[in-house]
Amino acid sequence: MSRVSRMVLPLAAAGLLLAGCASPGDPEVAVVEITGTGYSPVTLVVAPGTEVRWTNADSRAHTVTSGGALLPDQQPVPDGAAEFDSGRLVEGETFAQVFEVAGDHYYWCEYHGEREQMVGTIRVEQP
Ligand SMILES: [Cu+2]
Repeated sequence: MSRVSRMVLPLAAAGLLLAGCASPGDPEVAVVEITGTGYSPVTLVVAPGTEVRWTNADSRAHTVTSGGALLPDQQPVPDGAAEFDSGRLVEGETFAQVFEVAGDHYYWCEYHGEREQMVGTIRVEQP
């Protein structure tokens, strides 16, 4: 083993350890609460790369589902962005999604979207 590689390997190992810990490189986290009257806030504005976490604080089950028939004239997510679906979230459960693509990401609750207008928007834009 050469003198150079002996120096580089410990540095690489240290880098791997740091990657597993909290650091300034970790994504920003923003929170949406799911309540009995809908998503709070209804529209959340975040920077690209932000992780959004929805938590169901209601006794009823809900979903966080992009697109949907409530928005026939709107593009559910911007070009190049992934659609998302939490599935059934019971009280206390959390769903997380990282948003990278700028634009409006519309979503709704599959159980209460149509009847109760339970809809929300994640707006991704540069700060
Ligand atoms: Cu719901």
